[in-house]
Amino acid sequence: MELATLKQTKISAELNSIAEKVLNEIRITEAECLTLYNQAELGFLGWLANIVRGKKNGNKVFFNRNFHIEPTNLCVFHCKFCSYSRTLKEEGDGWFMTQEQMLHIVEKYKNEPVTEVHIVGGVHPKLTMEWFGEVFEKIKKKSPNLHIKAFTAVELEYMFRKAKVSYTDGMKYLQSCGMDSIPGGGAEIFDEGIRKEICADKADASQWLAIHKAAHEIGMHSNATMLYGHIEKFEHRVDHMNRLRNLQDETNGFNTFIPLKFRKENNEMSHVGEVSVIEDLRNYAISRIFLDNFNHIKAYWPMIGRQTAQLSLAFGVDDLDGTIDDSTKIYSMAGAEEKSPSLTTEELIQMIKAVGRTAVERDTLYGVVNEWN
Ligand code: V47
Ligand code: SF4
Repeated sequence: MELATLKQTKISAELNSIAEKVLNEIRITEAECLTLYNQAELGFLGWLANIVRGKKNGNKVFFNRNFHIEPTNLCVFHCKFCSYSRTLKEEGDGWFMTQEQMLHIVEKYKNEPVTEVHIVGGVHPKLTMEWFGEVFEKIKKKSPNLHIKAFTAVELEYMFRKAKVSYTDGMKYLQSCGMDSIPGGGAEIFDEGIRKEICADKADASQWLAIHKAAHEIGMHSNATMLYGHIEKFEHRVDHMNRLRNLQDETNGFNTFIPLKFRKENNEMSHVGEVSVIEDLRNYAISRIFLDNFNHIKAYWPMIGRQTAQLSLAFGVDDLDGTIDDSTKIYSMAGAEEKSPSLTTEELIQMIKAVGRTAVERDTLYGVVNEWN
């Protein structure tokens, strides 16, 4: 047998045995996940991830109706990939909202059928735990049924440190003020070496994980992200997802995993470039295959664009986030596909139906609000 044929046989034997495990619902190892990244081509990954997705979520594709509040883009940290933040000394396009301004946004949506507000922004020393506690109480007074999903673990770590409270006490306090869950940001890539290169000064991996654990332990749910396609290697992605899979085994508190593609405009890492759409789809598929204890994989459409988001539905994704209504700036400033990210519910439903799936409007915790076959 020729060497090339031999090699091919070996590769397909490895991939075959991974596929067999996945089809029999046996967890794959970190080494097998790395094999998928290194060797598996798009068609194979799509086929396998689609089976896993179908078993977990049937024909359903989820979305929710939400709006964003970004209280400030002034930030004490200096992540090199961030196009959005400004230092505390910078003015110009920096902003800082008052409580009244935040409540004004909530007021605007009071009679709209939205179920969630997503609050996230820069880390500003004036925005303390108590200040936000007050805002949450006021939001709940206005809109008692609005789910408040707020703060990355990075913002929380800073607030709790300043307030000198433990993660558990801090989470309990914010929960008592009306906060309902935590979004997935700030995770980036957990590997300590890569973190040192791209976001050296903010909460590290163990702090990020400990905050999510503390939240899960008091009954709150959260999401998890992974910023990929920059200087990390495949093994760092595997390590990142493995740490999440381990915590999920302990707490079962994560709702969904959201891979975030690094976008290169207007930041200190522009020279790194961006990965291809094929790599995006491979990454969605591999995360779907590896994270067997996560029910949902979300494609954040403002970041990758509507068409790639639609394609991702054939590569393991079952959630397209929300209608958003042009209220976030994080991505448009980083060169995302969607400059004014807004989709009507009708458009989102059409996008889902066009690929033969059932559109399901969900609340934050995946309770079904409405369904379109
Ligand atoms: O942590 C910043 C990322 C995150 C860039 O939980 C960038 O439902 C790509 O986590 N290129 C914050 N990404 C946003 C976030 C999020 C978004 C949507 C839904 C949810 C959810 C969470 O944005 C940051 C960072 O990883 N980010 N700059 C950039 N240039
Ligand atoms: Fe600040 Fe978040 Fe930007 Fe980092 S990613 S600089 S923590 S706003």
